[in-house]
Amino acid sequence: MLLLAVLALALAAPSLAYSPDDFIHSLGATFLGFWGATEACPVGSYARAFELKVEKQHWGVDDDTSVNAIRLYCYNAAGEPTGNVTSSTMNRGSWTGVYSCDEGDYLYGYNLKSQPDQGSLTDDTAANALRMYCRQTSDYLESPGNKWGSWLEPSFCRSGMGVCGLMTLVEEDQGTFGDDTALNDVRFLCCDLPYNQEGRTRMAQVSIPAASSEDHLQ
Ligand SMILES: [Ca+2]
Ligand SMILES: [Ca+2]
Repeated sequence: MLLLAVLALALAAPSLAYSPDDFIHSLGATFLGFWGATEACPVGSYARAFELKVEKQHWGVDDDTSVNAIRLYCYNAAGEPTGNVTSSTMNRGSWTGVYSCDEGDYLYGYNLKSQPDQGSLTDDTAANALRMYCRQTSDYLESPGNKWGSWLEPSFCRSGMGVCGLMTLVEEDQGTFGDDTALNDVRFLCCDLPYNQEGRTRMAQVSIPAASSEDHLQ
């Protein structure tokens, strides 16, 4: 048991490295469920693309949940894919297609479509759709999801930063007769991008002196 506890602490430790200031978050979404663990792209890679898992609208009396998961696709500075991250998810619906910035560009902001609390007698769905913004074009990509709710205010990473991970607020399964909502809210993690604020000159080209001075120290 002790070994398991130590192992759990060791696994939990990396998430302690993040501060609340590292995340962007728009206020106003519903807040059912629990925040999942932060999942980040591998060091030196950033999110260029995203995809939603959405349960399509049921026709009739079935319980709708709409967005069940958000997946970020990570790329390194060489443009190579380095995996994907989701934080917490629910299992209803299906993945609905990838929305991607241009090669060499990264996501840096988001806007969530959220249905307010409908009360105990009406079916709730919480998050319904997501827009994410590309750094170099400043334009957004919209994964349309379902129709309910309205767009919250967008939030953006600071200058020179891009989205590199996320944590999601997901309501657990409410059982056969419960009103499920699945994904309610999201916070995106921002990391310094490997190029300057204009997004054109790679920092790697100007940081060579720093790297070689480190070599001297070793
Ligand atoms: Ca309800
Ligand atoms: Ca529902």
